[in-house]
Amino acid sequence: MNANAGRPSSSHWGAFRAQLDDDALTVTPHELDAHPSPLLGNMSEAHDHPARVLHPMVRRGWLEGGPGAGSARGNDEFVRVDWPDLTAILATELERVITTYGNAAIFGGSYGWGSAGRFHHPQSQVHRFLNTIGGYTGSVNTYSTGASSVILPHVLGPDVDAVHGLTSWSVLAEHTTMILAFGGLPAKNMQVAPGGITRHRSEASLRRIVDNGTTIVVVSPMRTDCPDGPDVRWCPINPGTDVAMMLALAWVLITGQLHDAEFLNTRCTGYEQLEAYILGHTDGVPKNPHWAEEITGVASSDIYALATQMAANRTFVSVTWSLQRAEHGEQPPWAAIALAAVLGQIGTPGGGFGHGYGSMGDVGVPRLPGPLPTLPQGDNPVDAFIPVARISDMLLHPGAPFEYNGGTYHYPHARLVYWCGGNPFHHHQHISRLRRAMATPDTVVVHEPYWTATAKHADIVVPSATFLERSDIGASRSDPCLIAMHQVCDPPGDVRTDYETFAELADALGAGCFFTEGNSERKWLHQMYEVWRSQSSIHGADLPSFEDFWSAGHVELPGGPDDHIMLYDFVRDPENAPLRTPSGRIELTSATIASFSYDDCPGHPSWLPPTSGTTAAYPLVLVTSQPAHRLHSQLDMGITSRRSKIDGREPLLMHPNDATARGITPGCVVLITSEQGSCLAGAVLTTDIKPGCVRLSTGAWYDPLNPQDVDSPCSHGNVNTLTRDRGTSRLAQGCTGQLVGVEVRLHQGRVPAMRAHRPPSGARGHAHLETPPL
Ligand SMILES: Nc1nc2c(c(=O)[nH]1)N[C@H]1C(S)=C(S)[C@@H](COP(=O)(O)OP(=O)(O)OC[C@H]3O[C@@H](n4cnc5c(=O)[nH]c(N)nc54)[C@H](O)[C@@H]3O)O[C@H]1N2
Ligand SMILES: Nc1nc2c(c(=O)[nH]1)N[C@H]1C(S)=C(S)[C@@H](COP(=O)(O)OP(=O)(O)OC[C@H]3O[C@@H](n4cnc5c(=O)[nH]c(N)nc54)[C@H](O)[C@@H]3O)O[C@H]1N2
Ligand SMILES: [Mo]
Repeated sequence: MNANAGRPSSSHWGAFRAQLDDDALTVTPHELDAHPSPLLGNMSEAHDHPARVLHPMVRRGWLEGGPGAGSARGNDEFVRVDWPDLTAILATELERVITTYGNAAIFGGSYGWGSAGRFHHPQSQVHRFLNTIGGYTGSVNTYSTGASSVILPHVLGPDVDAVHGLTSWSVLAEHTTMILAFGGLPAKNMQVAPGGITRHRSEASLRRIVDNGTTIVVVSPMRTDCPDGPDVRWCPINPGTDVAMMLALAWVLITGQLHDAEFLNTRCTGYEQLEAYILGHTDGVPKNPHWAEEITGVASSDIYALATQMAANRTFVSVTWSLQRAEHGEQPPWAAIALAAVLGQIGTPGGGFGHGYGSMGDVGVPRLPGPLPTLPQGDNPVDAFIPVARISDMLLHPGAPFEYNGGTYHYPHARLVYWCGGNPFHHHQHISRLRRAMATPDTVVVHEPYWTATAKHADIVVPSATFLERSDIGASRSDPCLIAMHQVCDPPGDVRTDYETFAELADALGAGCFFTEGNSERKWLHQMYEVWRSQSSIHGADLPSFEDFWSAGHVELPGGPDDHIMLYDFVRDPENAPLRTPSGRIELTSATIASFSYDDCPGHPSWLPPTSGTTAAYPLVLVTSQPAHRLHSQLDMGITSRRSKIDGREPLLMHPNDATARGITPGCVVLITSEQGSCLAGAVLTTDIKPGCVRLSTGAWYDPLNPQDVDSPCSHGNVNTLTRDRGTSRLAQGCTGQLVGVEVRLHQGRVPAMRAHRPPSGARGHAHLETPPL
């Protein structure tokens, strides 16, 4: 196929062209992308996989017994129904729930990464639909940055988007001489960005920095969290202890008179309290390198040397998002800002603090100056909400109070859970607890292209078209290119787009005209584009008409300036460009947070030991991480993802010392256990991991050995069978899935067959039910 053959389209892992010939899908990188992601390789096989949901399906127990709580979810057969019946069933059930309990009884948060495309964006579709019928209980924040997105507005003000790295890669490449990289700068994660990337550039920017002699200190349990280079050094650290190291670095700077008193006194507030804490005046514990060595496993001599080196360099303190996806996850980004403030380099070219570098492809990349084409979602009149990762708590404890960011709220009683474009059996912690929680509502509705574990645990499964089977506009906040996503093929079986499903359902509920506004897909695309085009002209862009854009296949947009330095204006002129914090300055101590009196998130950055960790029974720290070979759970049955597996299981990285002590050899199947549950995995031995730590990526589809048993081990390696379901703190209540104490043993006996990618009983998949060999 030549470079420009196939229809243009886009995904979260990049723009591409695709073509269907004799049922074979060929995907080629978009001609504009010089560094395409290998994740494109998952698409051909997944497209036509037996795991596709081909027809509307209803769980037999629900169909025959009606709505109601029960443990049969995930353990029942499905019955195929036709579309008119499905629409009638859904309409009747939504009406029943709304009339009996009110709209707050519909949980429609529907968190997840769905697919790229501005019109068919599944969350926008489901939220718009639910809003036209009176609203829903929603969720706030993300699994990605649950802690940071709540703490950082207190520290830097609500309009500094420090979560998404505000200093440009190009500034780092030119000016930074040292990067202290907590969590490293893993290139694997920069393949993706929400909405897509036309030209992958972040990895090349990182390569430039690695090659130009910048000293990079990779503070991480994994050596591979940064590409190799002459000045890249690995500083192995005990996971979850970074704050202790940051405080000790600050202690060395302060006691060595290497701190910037002027910066601390004129750009920050609350330094005195923080200093008293670091020096040990408030609690009698000086946070010195000796103290930190015990906690972090980093030699005190290294901490002294690093602090001195930081003061002698233009130093960037970088923190990946992973650090805040753990208990007390509010502390690492706050402590890193405090460390950068002590150094006094915030606002200088290449110095200061950065968050999310190596976490996402669009971090450190200029934002587009204007808006994106957007499907209006309408207004949600329901006030009830949950912090996104409190889903099981809500379902298990309706009416119970919870604290969040200074307020006390109550969990609503959700009778109907509606998911469209997300996979809670991928993203949520402690799956056996989630299964118990998902047994409580009257009805669970899931729109899905695939038989994920979430679909298998639903009552009503609505078959969704993929992004190859519909037309859309591909755009994202940092990508200076709009892609005309041309439909590549028709949906298989009885599959429809989420929009078509909601349009018919809204019609049945008497709200059709509000949902569709009388528009077809094509009319929506035209309208969204033209509204956006007129808004963009305000920003000086001269853009083609919709028809010209559509036939050209893409349009280039003016990008934002590529020389951004976080807090530059504020640091230069704090009087005239104050931050929107209570003090107008960087809040090293926050009177607001202190006033909440949270022992798990006090008024200044603090070392708070985790309430759970390793124990004699679970002596290894399991680090979960984003999978290099897929996006979350998506297209796990694709060839790139399957090739990464060991005997069909998710690979578990282990240090040879830990493996030998347990009789584990490379390639064998192991059983991982934690206080919460267990799963199988395939052992990979490497000295790139700190002894005492093991690593398993997220995203292997949950595959219970015995579906009837809620506590059954997963035969495939779903990391969330092991993790604990607890909020970061009362402040943010964010996801803490990153770390958990585990034990690993050789799996005894026969290795069970894998069923993760097979449809459930009763679902008519394709004729070929076996996954083809690698
Ligand atoms: N232990 C642990 N857990 C974690 C994390 C961790 O580090 N450790 N990371 C967390 C993070 S950061 C995130 S963002 C989450 C990710 O969690 P999710 O975003 O929920 O995971 P995905 O696998 O991307 O799920 C998206 C689902 O949408 C479906 N889909 C795709 N297109 C469409 C469509 O057009 N319509 C419909 N209806 N569905 C569609 C896909 O098939 C897929 O099942 O996981 C979180 N969970
Ligand atoms: N290929 C691919 N890329 C992705 C995704 C994907 O699914 N696949 N998901 C995307 C999404 S939604 C998100 S939110 C981002 C998430 O981005 P992150 O949360 O930053 O990603 P992770 O891979 O979980 O973690 C990055 C590294 O942090 C290290 N680490 C973990 N815990 C600790 C700790 O306590 N201390 C230190 N010092 N290091 C630690 C791990 O070794 C890990 O490799 O990734 C995005 N990028
Ligand atoms: Mo995420």
